[in-house]
Amino acid sequence: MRWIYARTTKARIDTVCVAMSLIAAVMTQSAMAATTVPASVMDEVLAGNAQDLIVLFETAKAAPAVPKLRTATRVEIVSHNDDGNEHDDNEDEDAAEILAHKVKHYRKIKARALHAIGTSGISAQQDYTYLPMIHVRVENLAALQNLLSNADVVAVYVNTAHQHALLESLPFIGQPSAQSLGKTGAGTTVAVLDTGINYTLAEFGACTSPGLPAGCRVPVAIDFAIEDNLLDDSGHGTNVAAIVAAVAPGTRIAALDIYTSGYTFTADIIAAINWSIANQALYNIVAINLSLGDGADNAIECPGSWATAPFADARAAGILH
Ligand SMILES: [Ca+2]
Ligand SMILES: [Ca+2]
Repeated sequence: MRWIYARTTKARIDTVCVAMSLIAAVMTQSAMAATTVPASVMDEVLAGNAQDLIVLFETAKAAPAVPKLRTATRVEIVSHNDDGNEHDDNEDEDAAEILAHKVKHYRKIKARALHAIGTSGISAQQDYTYLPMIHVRVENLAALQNLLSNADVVAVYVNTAHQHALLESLPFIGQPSAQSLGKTGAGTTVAVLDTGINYTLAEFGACTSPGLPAGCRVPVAIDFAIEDNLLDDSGHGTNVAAIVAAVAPGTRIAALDIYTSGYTFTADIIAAINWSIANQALYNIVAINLSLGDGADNAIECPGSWATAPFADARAAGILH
């Protein structure tokens, strides 16, 4: 366990009993505010129960040249808002080469970290190629400690279950005034991360399959959770998508099914966000809808959330504008 102490304290400390030092290293590291996980995760791993975790890697190290590239490739498109002020339509939007650059560097950092962490007691479940994140399964304490003490790892999140949440009403989002100004969403796509969509309904263009016939407003439907062979197993996603369709009568909707029996897991939410970034240009995805929550009420942005990095990269790709 010497290397764990050396990395966290920058000092050489001789080790004693391996079993004791393993526990001590975990406690020491936690006390030093290095990467941590909830005690419940530690308890489960100690009890021999494998844990699914989401790993966030150091973003600055992952894409050090992105700010410079962004400046070099920015194409200014300036329009005017209704108040006459200029609006930079491309503000913070990543060009294709910046995305490719990010993907390459994320891959490099992940490969370095995973090589250092090793394969004993830990296995990759999903790689979110457009995000500095992966989904892993950890089977023992040594593997967990390797993960937490890796210099490239900045956060580890529990793959928690999320439940449906009710939508806010239209006035909160400026409808119908937006539509009356001609803002219908024509030419765009909204990714609805939910239980799927019954796209055979008239509201979506009575599709026989995604994108068919002409007039179908759902060009793509994918299951990110376990394939249930159903368009929508609860109706919630169809309800949400119908609201999107009504609010933005010109937009198309990507049906991203992230639910399994009333729950969606962090890993599947991130997978769908990653897909949205990867396919942003193909469908001109301008927004992601997530009508879900973990039961907690938060008045401000949650610090240390698993959602921070995916949302930041989605925004940078032109989504959530
Ligand atoms: Ca489905
Ligand atoms: Ca499903």
